[in-house]
Amino acid sequence: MFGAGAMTNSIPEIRDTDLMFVIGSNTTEAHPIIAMEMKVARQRGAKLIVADPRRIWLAEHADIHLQLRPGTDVFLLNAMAKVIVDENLVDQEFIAKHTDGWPALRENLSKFTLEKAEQVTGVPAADIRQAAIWYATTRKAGVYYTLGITEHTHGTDNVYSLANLVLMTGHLGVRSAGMNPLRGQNNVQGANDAGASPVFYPGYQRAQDEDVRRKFGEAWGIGEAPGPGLNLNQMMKAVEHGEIKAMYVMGEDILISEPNCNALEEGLKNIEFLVCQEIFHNMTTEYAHVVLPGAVFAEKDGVFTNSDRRVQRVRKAVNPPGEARPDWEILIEMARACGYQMPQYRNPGEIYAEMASLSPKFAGISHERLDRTPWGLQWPCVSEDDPGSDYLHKGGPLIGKGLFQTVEYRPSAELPDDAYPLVLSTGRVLYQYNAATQTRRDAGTNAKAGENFIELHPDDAKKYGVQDGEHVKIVSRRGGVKAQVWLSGRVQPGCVWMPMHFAEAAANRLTNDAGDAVTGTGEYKVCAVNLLPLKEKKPAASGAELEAVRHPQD
Ligand SMILES: Nc1nc2c(c(=O)[nH]1)N[C@H]1C(S)=C(S)[C@@H](COP(=O)(O)OP(=O)(O)OC[C@H]3O[C@@H](n4cnc5c(=O)[nH]c(N)nc54)[C@H](O)[C@@H]3O)O[C@H]1N2
Ligand SMILES: Nc1nc2c(c(=O)[nH]1)N[C@H]1C(S)=C(S)[C@@H](COP(=O)(O)OP(=O)(O)OC[C@H]3O[C@@H](n4cnc5c(=O)[nH]c(N)nc54)[C@H](O)[C@@H]3O)O[C@H]1N2
Ligand SMILES: [Mo]
Repeated sequence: MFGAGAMTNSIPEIRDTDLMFVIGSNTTEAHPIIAMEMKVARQRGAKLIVADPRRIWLAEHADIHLQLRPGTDVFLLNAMAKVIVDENLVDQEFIAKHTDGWPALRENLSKFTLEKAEQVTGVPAADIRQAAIWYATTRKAGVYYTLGITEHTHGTDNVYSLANLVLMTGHLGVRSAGMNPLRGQNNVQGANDAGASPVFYPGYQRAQDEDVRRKFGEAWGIGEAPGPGLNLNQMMKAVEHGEIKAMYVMGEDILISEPNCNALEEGLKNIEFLVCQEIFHNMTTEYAHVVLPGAVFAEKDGVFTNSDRRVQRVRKAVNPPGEARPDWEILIEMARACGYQMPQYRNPGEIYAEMASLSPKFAGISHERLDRTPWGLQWPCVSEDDPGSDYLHKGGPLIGKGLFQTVEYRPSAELPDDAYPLVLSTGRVLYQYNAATQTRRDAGTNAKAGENFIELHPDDAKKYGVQDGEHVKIVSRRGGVKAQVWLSGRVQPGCVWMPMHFAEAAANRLTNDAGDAVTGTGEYKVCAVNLLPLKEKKPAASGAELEAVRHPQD
């Protein structure tokens, strides 16, 4: 909608902001450093609005916690937009100069009344109204969002709705404001920048575009480079249906991370050839025909690009063990073995230079320059003398005009019913990292969070007759796993929450693989489950004891 897939603003700008609208981000646990910046801003007097179905730690610091029902963000956000229109708080000048599609959006908002929003989301109308007014009337107001927004079948609609709010209030191209997706892994931004995506070549150049395909094809001496490929969700389903014969998995433990992994596991049993390029054995390597040992971050040179588009150097500190080698070296040899004479780059700097020569957004970035720039360079950085971009869209959206998108509210793909009456949402805890192949080797993190658990509201516990600390089985239409009950006021009645980290009780045995219409991202944040008490005699540590271990004193 604006022309760049990254945070519009920078992390250091957060402490100077006057309002933070944090939605679908458990910032304290998943982005602790950013959460600290938010608390610095908070102490300075900035307002904090948190929209999250759970009472996450950050909500304790919030002026307003919009504790919506999972999957109802489209309603919440459009109701906020309607308040902003009704109260005459839109930025008319910005809309006229810098956007397209306003009349259609404005018209579409009429159905999102506060009364209906309260019914659908469960959030008091007065809170929605107050949040909207504060957001619209604060100049330095930033939106921060993560997976609570994107991991839904209507994830793209959620993002559209948020971006509409940003455009209608003109909070774009302003320091300490903007629209800020907080990225997940240390270099997931860099991986996307480099074209690790089915729809983009490096620098967000579209694979759909013939000129782009020709440009890369010529540079690589292969005629025309191929068009868009399958997205992750489509690939996993193709494996399940036996349509993919061979797969090369690099740095993902698909069996723990992909939704509905029972079905995927069946597919992997039948795949003809599976290669895993890994630093450790994990659930997926069990099915691999070949495992290629990669070097870990500290054993290789390169760059990481973080959420705020900042490219920084990483340097080798130790030698890789045994036969392990940097991923780029393995890929070059693979390409050559497959018959493509990929150049023998001598180091990652040469690879970066090639990418920069083909991607205007990074044209001014090189390893040599980064070596002289300890704080890194933020793209777009178009030439050697360009200092890079701290915040984007100064003087108007990069693509010329911001495009308003009208959206309709659609419920999640799988709603609770009599057989599966609870809504399950999944995510992260502070002490484990994603597939936890790395963090579960460490006694310290395991002491903090070493076993699967489920957050359950005391009212629901009473209904099921289970106690704090007891073990239960959670079942969905796709599978079942064991978990320890943590009685928690953190979730709403009717909702449960489980971390994704524990291979022996993987949350993704339960989740639904229905994907977002545009991105294919699975609906990790909403599926229907039931709970079966296991009738244990003696509960382990109580939920209160567990929380005391987990909750940092901040
Ligand atoms: N400690 C730690 N940090 C990590 C990771 C890790 O595994 N461990 N992983 C990294 C990665 S890869 C990523 S992508 C990020 C993810 O960072 P987050 O997205 O912050 O992590 P999640 O735990 O998935 O939490 C999403 C939040 O969305 C809320 N939520 C769920 N459903 C909804 C909904 O319908 N609407 C709204 N508004 N909110 C909802 C949840 O209650 C939760 O608070 O974290 C990164 N940081
Ligand atoms: N239920 C549920 N499932 C989810 C999510 C959720 O919220 N809920 N979130 C999703 C999200 S946002 C993400 S990002 C994924 C994360 O899922 P994954 O990407 O599977 O998890 P990671 O632990 O980040 O890392 C994957 C693998 O990379 C390996 N690795 C680490 N460093 C290197 C390296 O330098 N080279 C190589 N070759 N390998 C390396 C690790 O050993 C690990 O096995 O999970 C997704 N799955
Ligand atoms: Mo992620």
